[in-house]
Amino acid sequence: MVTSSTPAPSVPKLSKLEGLKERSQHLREPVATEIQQDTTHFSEDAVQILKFHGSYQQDNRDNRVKGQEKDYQFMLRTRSPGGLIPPQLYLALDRMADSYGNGTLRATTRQGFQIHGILKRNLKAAIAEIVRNMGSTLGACGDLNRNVMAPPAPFTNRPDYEYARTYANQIADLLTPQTGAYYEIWLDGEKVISGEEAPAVKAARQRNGNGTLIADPEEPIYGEHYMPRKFKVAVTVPGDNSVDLYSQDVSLVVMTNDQGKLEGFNVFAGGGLGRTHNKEETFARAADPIGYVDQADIFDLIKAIVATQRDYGDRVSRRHARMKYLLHDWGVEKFRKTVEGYFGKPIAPLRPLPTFKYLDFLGWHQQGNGKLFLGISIQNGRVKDEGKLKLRTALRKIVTTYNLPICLTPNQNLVFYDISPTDQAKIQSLLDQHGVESETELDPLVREAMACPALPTCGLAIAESERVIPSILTRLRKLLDRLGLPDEHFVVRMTGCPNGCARPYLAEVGFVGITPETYQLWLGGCPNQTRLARTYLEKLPIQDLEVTLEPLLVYFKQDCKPSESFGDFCDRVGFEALRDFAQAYVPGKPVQAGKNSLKNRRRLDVREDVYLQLKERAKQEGKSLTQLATEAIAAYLAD
Ligand code: SRM
Ligand code: SF4
Repeated sequence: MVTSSTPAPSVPKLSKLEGLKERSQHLREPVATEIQQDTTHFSEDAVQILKFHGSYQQDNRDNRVKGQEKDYQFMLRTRSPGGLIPPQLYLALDRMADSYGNGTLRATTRQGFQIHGILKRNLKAAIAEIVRNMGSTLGACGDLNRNVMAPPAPFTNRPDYEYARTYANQIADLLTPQTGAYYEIWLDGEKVISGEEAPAVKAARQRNGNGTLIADPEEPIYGEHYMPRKFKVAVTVPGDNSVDLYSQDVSLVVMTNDQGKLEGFNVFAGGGLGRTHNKEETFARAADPIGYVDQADIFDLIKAIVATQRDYGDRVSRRHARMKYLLHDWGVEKFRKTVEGYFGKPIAPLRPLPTFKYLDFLGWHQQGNGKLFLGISIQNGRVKDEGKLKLRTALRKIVTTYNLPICLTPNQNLVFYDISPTDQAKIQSLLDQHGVESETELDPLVREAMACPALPTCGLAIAESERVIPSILTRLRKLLDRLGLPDEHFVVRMTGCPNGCARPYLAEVGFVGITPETYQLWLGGCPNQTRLARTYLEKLPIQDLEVTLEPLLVYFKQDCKPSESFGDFCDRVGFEALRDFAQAYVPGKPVQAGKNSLKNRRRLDVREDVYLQLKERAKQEGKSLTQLATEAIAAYLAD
């Protein structure tokens, strides 16, 4: 019985952003008002809404001076489903990099382009120019469906690849915000249509089955609160993991019959990588298989998943708001049942799939219709001219001369397609003249690596990433050469903070910034990114790179199985064995791994409470028990 003295049950307070979204009049305010003001930057509230329009307020952190206003600038990100960039848009972006930006373009890990360094007074003109050149930035950031990914291979003789591209595009359309805010603010109300929406998408958006729509005429799928957090979708084909399918909120795998006709999709859900250091309740998570749905039902299934996350996702704590936490908290069964409630029918079991491979599509390939496509590596996605490498000039000349469309890859590279074979030699010679290395000239370590932008533009960066990874890869190559492993390579990914933008938690060797010049070391991912890595070391001061990795690579050289990769090796032998080996390792002296290495060790009994303390501390410091105990005893004896 509730009496007057019973305290009212406390209703959790929604996060501040939920209120901002609600008051924004479908993403209009305070951006619409503040863009008119002659200021260098937006208010904190406007900054949050601006993200939905595809822009982040940043400052050049290299230029921070105590007591002075920040060097405010804006980053713009394109919405480019499947990474498609028409030639006209590329040339516009390239021009804008000079007229408004910092002279570079950046290909992202989700197949978009970013321009950094735009001043507030140029933001409106910059967005309008993108839209007038067949692009968009709407929904590239913010709490809604982000850029939809698809394999960047423009095959015309592989129906599965064509379906993946088509559905990536259509799902992007289905989940595009419907608010008029974007065109009102940036184009003074002029609605520029860059492509016709498929009738099936329009119909699916209007179909209100089982509560998938909200009573909101302006945003029937999202409502005025949009999603609790960002939402990421990829579409791929069996065997092709170029999209990192385990890192997505939703991944679809196109399933065709023997004649290549689309039958339906295998569905995975609940992946996501962002975490926060020292907050164990946040973690990277690999997507789970959910089941199979027929082609005719795919838009309804997507709407059902969106509705599940929209209605049940955490709107109180943004740290716990990604859909991966629903899957973690509920388990797959409850998640599937809830989705089926909105979907209106059961989801069938997953269909068998072949093993996934990581494919980067670099180099020259037959497209399938007599034309060619060419994948070009862009180190860390930064398109610029520097030293002998004139990548930006080369790309501009190719697009200007041959009018080629581009497909950005999920690995910060690009693919030119629809190339006439008669132009192949001329294009190759142009690239050679501008110092652009072909995929066979590239060190595979460089070819497979990714790093996020981090400093100086990213406001969340704790450590360097893009600016230091070239030196890290050079050091790793030297180390491998010195250890007699000149042909060895593995997937290295680096980020300046734990948010995971370059997907380091799926790499074989992941560096995650924890303090300036210090990184968590993640090991044990695999070359095809189908398994999460784990933290091997909490803090690796980057000057200790060689001393830390040398023993592990020596162990690998000594005990790996034929054609086993370094990541698979680390996962197979386990971290305890890696740590034991590293501890016993003396450069130049052979170490016997496994049982033998314990021969020279002595047993020691400790009290239970001391043991538990040791265990806890070893976990915190990412060390083995033996290593920590040895260090502690040695320190005591040295005293
Ligand atoms: Fe990211 C935030 C850059 C892909 C997880 N990300 C940011 C911001 C906007 C920093 C901020 O919030 O102020 C970064 C801007 C840096 C700059 O100066 O440009 C940023 N993220 C990037 C890009 C450019 C990295 C890159 O090397 O290409 C990628 C843009 C992709 C795009 O075109 O849309 C990028 N971000 C990712 C990915 C990978 C992916 O999507 O495949 C992830 C991990 C996957 C995931 O979402 O789980 C990722 N970014 C985050 C997070 C953590 C999200 C979370 O669930 O905790 C943040 C921070 C946040 O959202 O609070 C973040
Ligand atoms: Fe910034 Fe962190 Fe993303 Fe790197 S991983 S771009 S440092 S948010």
